[in-house]
Amino acid sequence: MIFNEKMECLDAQALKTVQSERLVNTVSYLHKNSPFYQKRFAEFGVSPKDIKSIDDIVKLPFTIKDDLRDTYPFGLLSKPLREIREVHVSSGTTGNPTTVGYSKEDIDLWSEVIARSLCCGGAVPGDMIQIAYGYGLFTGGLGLHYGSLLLGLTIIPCSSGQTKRQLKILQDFKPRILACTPSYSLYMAETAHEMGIDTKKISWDIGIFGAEPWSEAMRKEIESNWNLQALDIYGLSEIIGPGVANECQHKTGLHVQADVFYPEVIDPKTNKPAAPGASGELVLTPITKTGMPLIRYRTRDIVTLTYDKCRCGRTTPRISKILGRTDDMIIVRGINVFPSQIEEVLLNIEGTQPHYQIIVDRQKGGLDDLEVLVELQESFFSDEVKQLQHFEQRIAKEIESVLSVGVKVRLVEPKTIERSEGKAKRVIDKRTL
Ligand code: DLL
Repeated sequence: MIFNEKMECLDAQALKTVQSERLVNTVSYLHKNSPFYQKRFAEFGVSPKDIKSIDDIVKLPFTIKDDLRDTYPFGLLSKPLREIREVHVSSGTTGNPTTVGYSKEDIDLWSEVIARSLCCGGAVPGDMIQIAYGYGLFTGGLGLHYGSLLLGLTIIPCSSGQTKRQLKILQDFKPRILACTPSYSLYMAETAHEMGIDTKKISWDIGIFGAEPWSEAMRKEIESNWNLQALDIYGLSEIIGPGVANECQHKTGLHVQADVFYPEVIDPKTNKPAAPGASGELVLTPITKTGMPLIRYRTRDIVTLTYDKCRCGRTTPRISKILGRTDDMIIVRGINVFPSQIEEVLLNIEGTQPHYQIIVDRQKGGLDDLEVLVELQESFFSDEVKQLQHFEQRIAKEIESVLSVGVKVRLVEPKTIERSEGKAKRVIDKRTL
């Protein structure tokens, strides 16, 4: 089933016409309603009359994550706050987090693109879905929720965590669809094995997995553990949350909802369009939003993009799985972590040195571990184990309060962390994703 055949199966010319019309409208809407873009367009010397078709998008300036941080919390809204129906917050690098705001129409759009994504993955009205993405400020839980409502699924809003309870619900309610991060599905498998559950004989047929990078090898592991089709869903809060792109059952790339989110791939060094089919940074422009539409948002995610037709019948362009990032952001248990956030905490604690290393590893069960090695100043080093442990706990607590993810801190002696003459290697990622 294709949720919106009209928009998901447009021929190339018709898609371009829809995109052109919508971009023209968005640019003039922002010019009228967004003080941020009024200024940005003026500085860049571009005005709505310069934008006549989707090809003119390259004349527009980029928007970056710092723009959201600098205007925190509501400076990028294009509607008065009282017309914003929902806000979500995601972690930033240092200092301010980033806030996104949705108008009523944006929530409807979000429901639509998630309904399309779920159908793309094989869901049909009447199916039961277990949503084990976090509900709350993270966009995963509520995004999947809205789309499931629109499609007519029966929702079990589990949120993440309470794994044994999730598994009991799975056995008793027999949902057909699971939605969570890929790593959490593996953690659930390990817990299920410990509980003596035969994971091959459960009711899930389809898994809608995303919010963090995962490889084909991990797909195989999940599919063989759970005996389901593991499909990839991509998105980011700044654009809408989950629902920007999703795999169909052919697993040949993620279908981008290109009539509402216009994708470009650029060379992040030159900022020029990448050669067709070459990998580069994904840049997205929502062309129907009203609450907080962004122009040419630099996702920092590296992908390839193809316009080849897919066997499922959809004509939408497809991105590859996310191949990497252009910055140093890592994703731990679905939470975005920037090394600079940890650095800032350390710089504020007397006795620590700005020499640190972050080690990320994946437990056998699928959960990520985050360990931070911190160098102590000579004068703070103590022979008393208790004192050092106390210090470690204090640092861990402060980092946790910034990152909202559990962390283990290990103090190391001065000058033990490898020094670098170039870019310091702050992150050692041991996960085989
Ligand atoms: O992670 C939205 C989401 C929720 C997507 C649930 C899918 C499912 P943010 O917290 O703003 O939003 O993080 C966005 O996460 O720029 C990517 O780097 C990464 N990411 C999201 N989906 C995938 C994926 C949500 N399928 C950032 N594969 C993005 C790889 C992903 N990375």
